[in-house]
Amino acid sequence: MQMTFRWYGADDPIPLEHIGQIPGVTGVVSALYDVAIGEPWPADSLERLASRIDAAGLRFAVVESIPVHEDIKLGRPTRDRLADNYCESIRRMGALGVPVLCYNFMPIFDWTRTDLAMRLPDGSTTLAYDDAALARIDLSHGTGDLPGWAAAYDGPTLQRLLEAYKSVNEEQLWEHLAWFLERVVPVAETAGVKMAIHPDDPPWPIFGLPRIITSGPALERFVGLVDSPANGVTFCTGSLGADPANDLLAMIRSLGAHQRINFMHCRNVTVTGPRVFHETPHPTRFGDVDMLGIMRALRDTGFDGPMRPDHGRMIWGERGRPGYGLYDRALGATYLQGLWEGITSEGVNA
Ligand code: DNO
Repeated sequence: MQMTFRWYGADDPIPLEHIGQIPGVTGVVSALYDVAIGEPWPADSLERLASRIDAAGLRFAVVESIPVHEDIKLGRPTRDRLADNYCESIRRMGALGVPVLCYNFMPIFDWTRTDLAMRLPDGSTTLAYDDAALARIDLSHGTGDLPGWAAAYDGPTLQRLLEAYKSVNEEQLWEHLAWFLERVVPVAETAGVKMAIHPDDPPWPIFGLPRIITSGPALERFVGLVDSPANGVTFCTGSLGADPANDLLAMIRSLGAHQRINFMHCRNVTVTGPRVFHETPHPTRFGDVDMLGIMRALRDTGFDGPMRPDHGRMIWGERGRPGYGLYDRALGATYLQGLWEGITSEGVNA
């Protein structure tokens, strides 16, 4: 297991040097944030990013993410060119020795919350989701009212996209995903890159859009679409853990048995009602995710890939990018390593 930490590049208020000071963190998870979706990533920008990370004594361990253009998810004719571009970006990251690529296949919206600063009893703030609150969000003027999505889409663009998805049901989305994987996975394999799809967060349809990477059976179906170690998953405990029907340990044991977990996102959540949850500190006893059990399942299946603490709360007066402050994620990183050290130490047979 390699402990990593997400860094948003030059605009991240957290300097790389601070990441390097978190005990045991050796890898950085990052991306290019100024390339238009669908364009190939320029080799020189990628090289600059990698050398900045190297200069801080860290390793560029994971690209998270190269976004998949909506036209690919919609199965539009432009997808051929877009998939070629995607392959080119994969080749370039492979050439630089970055071994893992995290991406997702969620229509229009990536991870979604309805409150980015829910106050917990200890005064910290956390990210929260409530399906009823989501239903009250008005998208007719674009993403302005959706927490964290301020200027992402204006009204007409968003309405056009939502309209286009009306003719894409879950099965069609699966077909479009299979089409994409058949093109990119062989390229990833040759480039020495392991792909790792991120589950849908939250793991159910939102705004009437199909979401398919939501459960154990879905992940099993996913890895069967293209049978290659380069076609794996980012196992995100917080995303999948938001649905109490998901048996996370069974899912890890099954995917891990076939070496299909290529990246771990570790985060805890508390589910307080049907499709209502909020994020909590990482340790097991604060939420519904059995983090110790997760580590044991990973150890038992021989997991040796990158792991990162996912979202943290805002604590100690920190202000920053929601979910991506320094302090609580750093505590998560050391906690996770503590668990790992405990269960992998000689003589401990947990
Ligand atoms: C949220 C992240 C996701 C993830 C993408 C991968 O905090 O885990 O935004 O990066 O879904 O494409």
